[in-house]
Amino acid sequence: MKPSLRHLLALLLLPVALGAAEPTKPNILVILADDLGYGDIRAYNPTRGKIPTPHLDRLAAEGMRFTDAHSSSGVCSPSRYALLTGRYHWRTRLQNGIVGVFGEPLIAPDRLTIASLAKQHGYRTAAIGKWHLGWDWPIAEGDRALFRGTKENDAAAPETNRAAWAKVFGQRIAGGPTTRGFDRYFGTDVPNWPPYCFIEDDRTVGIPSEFLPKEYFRDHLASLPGPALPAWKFERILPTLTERACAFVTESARASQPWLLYLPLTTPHTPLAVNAEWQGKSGLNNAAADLIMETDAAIGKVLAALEASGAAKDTLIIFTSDNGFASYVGVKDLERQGHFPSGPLRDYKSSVHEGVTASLSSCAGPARSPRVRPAGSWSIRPTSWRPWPRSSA
Ligand SMILES: [Ca+2]
Repeated sequence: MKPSLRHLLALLLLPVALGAAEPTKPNILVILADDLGYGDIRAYNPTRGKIPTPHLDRLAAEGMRFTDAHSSSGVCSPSRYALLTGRYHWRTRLQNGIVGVFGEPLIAPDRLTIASLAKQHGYRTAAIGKWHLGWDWPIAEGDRALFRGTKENDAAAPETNRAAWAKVFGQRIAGGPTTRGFDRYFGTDVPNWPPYCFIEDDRTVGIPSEFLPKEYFRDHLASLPGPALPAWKFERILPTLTERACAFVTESARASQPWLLYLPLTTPHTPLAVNAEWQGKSGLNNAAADLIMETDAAIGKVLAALEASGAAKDTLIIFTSDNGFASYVGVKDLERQGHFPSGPLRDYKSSVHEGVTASLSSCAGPARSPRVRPAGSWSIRPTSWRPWPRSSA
């Protein structure tokens, strides 16, 4: 069995448990991209990659690259479950696929997570980004149909729907990140599904009161109809998560506790909503490629905030992806232009092959730790999130 991320954190925290001096408690920043392929970062795919990713390239150059690190699954929920708990994801009620829309929590209430483990060692913890591990949405069984809708509806939502939404979104939502070890949470549950709004800790930010307009059901934006905040903009998600992450890093530097930030970014998963500054920048005529560049820049901002806070030297940064690139957002066209999102590996998201689970992982800092290998070094296989046969088919 290869060690999981949770095992890695347990080893990091061991000196603390043994009463070692304070500097052995590193801050921990876990950045998880969504549907980013192994070959989407230039540092991992120098010959078959066409998308500039300078900030992640720098992280790879200054830290350690894990070139044979595997996520546990080819899709979101199980992969995230394994990362956060260190357990095989099918040892849950979920036996295939992902947590459904308005689905129940996948992580059992008493299950140890990287966040609750860190809290046992005095860390302040936060999750900022995409959860997709379920909540106890207080939706009455008979009201479930009111939380669906059609992709063709631009009319105002009927009062019956609005009343049901106001009732559910007006109360605390149990079973989310703040009940699984995180002191704080901010993000979207699943950005291409309802509810189309942010969630802060255990409350939606505002009350969704309209169906998502039909204009969003095109070009790999929304997937499912349902309640949305009026004037909800997908383009704001990544910048807002970035701002929140920067703020957490900055304010944490003023606190006495070490911290763990789990930052599951929503990109380059759908919605492929690229801000104007990045539209067309990849030169590949592909929104996902542009969004990868925007994601790289967002990570650059978080790393800059970390540097500015003075905590970078005391922070272990782990960057990885939950699964491979989504072929349905134009992979054949990218390949024709010489960009191969899985690099040298086979296949894409939701398959069982290596291009799906061979998740790029970069690890950097803290600079003072004697356990850290020299900058730019690499390793071929210490960080699988769970045991995984390298070639399953
Ligand atoms: Ca994913």
